[in-house]
Amino acid sequence: MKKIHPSEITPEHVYLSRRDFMKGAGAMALSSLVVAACGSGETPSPSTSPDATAVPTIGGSPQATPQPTSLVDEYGDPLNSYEDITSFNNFYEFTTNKTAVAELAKDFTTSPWMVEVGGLVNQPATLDLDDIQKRFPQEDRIYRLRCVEGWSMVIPWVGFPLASLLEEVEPLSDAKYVRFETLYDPDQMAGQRNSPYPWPYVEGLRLDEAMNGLTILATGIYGKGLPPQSGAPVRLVVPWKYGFKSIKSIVKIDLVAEEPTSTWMEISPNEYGFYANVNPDVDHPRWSQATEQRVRESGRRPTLLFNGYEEEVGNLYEGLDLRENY
Ligand SMILES: Nc1nc2c(c(=O)[nH]1)N[C@H]1C(S)=C(S)[C@@H](COP(=O)(O)O)O[C@H]1N2
Ligand SMILES: [Mo]
Repeated sequence: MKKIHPSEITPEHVYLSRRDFMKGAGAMALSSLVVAACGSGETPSPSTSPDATAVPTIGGSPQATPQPTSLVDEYGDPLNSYEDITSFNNFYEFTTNKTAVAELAKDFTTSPWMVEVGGLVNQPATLDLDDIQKRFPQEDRIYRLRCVEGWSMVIPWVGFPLASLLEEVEPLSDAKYVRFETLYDPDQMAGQRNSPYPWPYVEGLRLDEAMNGLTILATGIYGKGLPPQSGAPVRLVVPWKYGFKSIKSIVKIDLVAEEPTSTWMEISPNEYGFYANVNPDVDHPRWSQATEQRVRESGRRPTLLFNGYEEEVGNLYEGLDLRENY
């Protein structure tokens, strides 16, 4: 199939009117079942856990004929339903059980919400969600999300380029990386009380990765605000990297000089590196990354270099050994 450039995937081409869009979403919720493959092992992976591996299918909806839909990504693959996207989640602050996140997170307070943007910048800013939505025009972006664990979805995000926000705070010349932090609130997030992981969740990008046009801060899915389990009210989405880079419920964004240590680097540095670029040729120490299970699809499909975004981001890594810099 001929690949259409992502820039050609505009709301005009792809989106029905918002009303029809949501009807389409409902129809797709009845599409065929998928089995989510999960590895298991000593060290937990960002999306794998013993209880999650015990859940082979998502939801319990009856198998029905998939509805024909014009909602596809640039490879022609259908979007996952709103139901799937919001009922099969990784958000370890609540639980490591993917199908239990939505229920455990349902009362998570996401308003008011402040995001502090600072570090090596000329114009530090503290923004609430209203500021963010008013100052940065919200766009629709259909992206693949590929979890390091071997499953993937196609998700229609609402959001805006992270670059627009970074330009406003004016990074200083010694700012080389961006560091992100999730809310720390063990009263609200049981996983922060009960689990051994180092909290708060931290992620990072090189500044040029952060400025790339594909990198967005997402505020919604399917034209609606993010529900808590999806990382409300604002989360990062970096579609060419494994899903764990796309940090949820962000409260802090800092421009820094040194490569930040992410939560998963801290937990298991040999398995989770700073770059975490999707790459079928670089296996996880405990499983192959050559193929993936698209949620609601039977069988596995080949994993694409940079998750199919090589044209847009390949130049960022010229001269970098992708095997060493995993
Ligand atoms: N704060 C935080 N962000 C997180 C995670 C997490 O546990 N906590 N999980 C990551 C992982 S492993 C994946 S695959 C994606 C999943 O996003 P989704 O649940 O919206 O599909 O979120 C990422 N962001
Ligand atoms: Mo993940």
